[in-house]
Amino acid sequence: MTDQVVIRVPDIGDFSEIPVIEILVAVGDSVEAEQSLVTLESDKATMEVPAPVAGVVRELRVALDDKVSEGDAVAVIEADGLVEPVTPAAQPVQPEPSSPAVTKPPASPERVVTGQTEKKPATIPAPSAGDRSSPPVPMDSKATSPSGAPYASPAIRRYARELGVDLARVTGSARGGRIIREDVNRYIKSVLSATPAPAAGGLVFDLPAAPKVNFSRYGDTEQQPLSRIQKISGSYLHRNWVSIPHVTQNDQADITDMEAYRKANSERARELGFKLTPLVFLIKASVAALKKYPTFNASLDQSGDNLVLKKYFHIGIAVDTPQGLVVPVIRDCDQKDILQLAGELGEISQKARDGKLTPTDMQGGCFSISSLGGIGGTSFTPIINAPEVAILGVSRSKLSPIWDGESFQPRMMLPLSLSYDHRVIDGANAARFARFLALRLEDVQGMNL
Ligand code: CAO
Repeated sequence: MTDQVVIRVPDIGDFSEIPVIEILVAVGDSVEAEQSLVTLESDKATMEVPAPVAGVVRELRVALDDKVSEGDAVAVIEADGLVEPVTPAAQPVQPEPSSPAVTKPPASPERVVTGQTEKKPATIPAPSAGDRSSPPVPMDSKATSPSGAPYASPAIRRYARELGVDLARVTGSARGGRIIREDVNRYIKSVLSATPAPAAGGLVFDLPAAPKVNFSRYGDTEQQPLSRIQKISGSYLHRNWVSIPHVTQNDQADITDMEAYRKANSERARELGFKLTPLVFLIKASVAALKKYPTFNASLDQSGDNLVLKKYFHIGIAVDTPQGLVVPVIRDCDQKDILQLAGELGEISQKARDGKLTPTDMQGGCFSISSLGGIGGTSFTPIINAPEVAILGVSRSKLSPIWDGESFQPRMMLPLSLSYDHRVIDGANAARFARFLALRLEDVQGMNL
């Protein structure tokens, strides 16, 4: 003879007409005693109704979104053995802090012996050492969990635990961000199909997911999608930031003489249809520094064991466009004078702002310059544009009192921030490179403009 046990919604306090938000088993499933069968969710809290006995699910008497109250039948289980009168372990969960905890003892199951139906009187035993019912298993309520724990039912927690999934990394798709079984499955699939981060040296970063925050809880918000360029460049910037050990060397150049020269030649440039800004002098000085320190004009090969030294001098220029950051390349800068460079810089930055750059325009760079001098600032950390090994950041020049050994002189000082790949370049060489660059900018007559 087999016992069939009708599982009913236990006493759940003041709640009624609570929606069934999750059905955790199917007809024919074997279940363990205390395995959760369905999840109910009121406005305030979530709870699971577990099986009081081990057996096979013969009937499900509720469907998703059905509304149930205390005493409603949820399922029928054919028990593995004869059933002792036990208390089903309803598993109430933490309610919102303002609401009273729902931890009343649950109702008993109704026992049906095949061929005849026998109603057991309701038994609500007080918890004791021999009580087979489980103590309430708290689940994170929709209220903010003080522990910051992910919002998931005990069954999902158990499921995740069995599979070794850290629920903090799983995004919940159910109401209120609750994590359901499909979310765990989707997460596992994404991990299995993900290609490891292409970090140099075979490093794969295993970082916790960023916290998921519902910002509208704190005030008005609106959603603005990232531009296509932001998405593409964002992933490259991220890769470069995490896979290259960056160090930034800061220095400054006295560009008083250079500025005098630039201003004297600005009119000529304007007549030719472009602007003569400090940036072209920086391109010139960078080429000289790359010639003097060839490891800066290099890339690591795929194995990471060799440097590829380049004999050409193509300089990438970071351009701020309404669609996002792009880095077009000016080729053969060693073969161009300052006016040619100014003309090309004007053309290529206009092309970038018009969104007309081709992939070729952005390929083949040896070293990049990111100039924020037209905007302001005193220094920053530019991110290396891999496979390059260094990048020069330029901030706004400032008239400063510089001690000449006898008195302070008003000098125009230009801040330089050189980020370099520390796997390839030592700090001492970076300091030498930055100093050389500064001295080049200070010697405008020797710049071969
Ligand atoms: N110090 C003081 N003034 C400077 C300067 C500096 N370092 N650099 C430029 N200026 C001046 C210029 O001389 C120009 O002055 P005038 O209008 O009086 O002629 C003004 O600032 C504006 O210059 P510009 O920005 O138009 O020209 P540029 O050649 O310096 O730069 C470009 C061109 C395309 C690089 C720049 O417009 C740009 O997009 N910069 C942003 C780059 C960026 O976003 N980098 C960050 C990337 S990493 O996050």
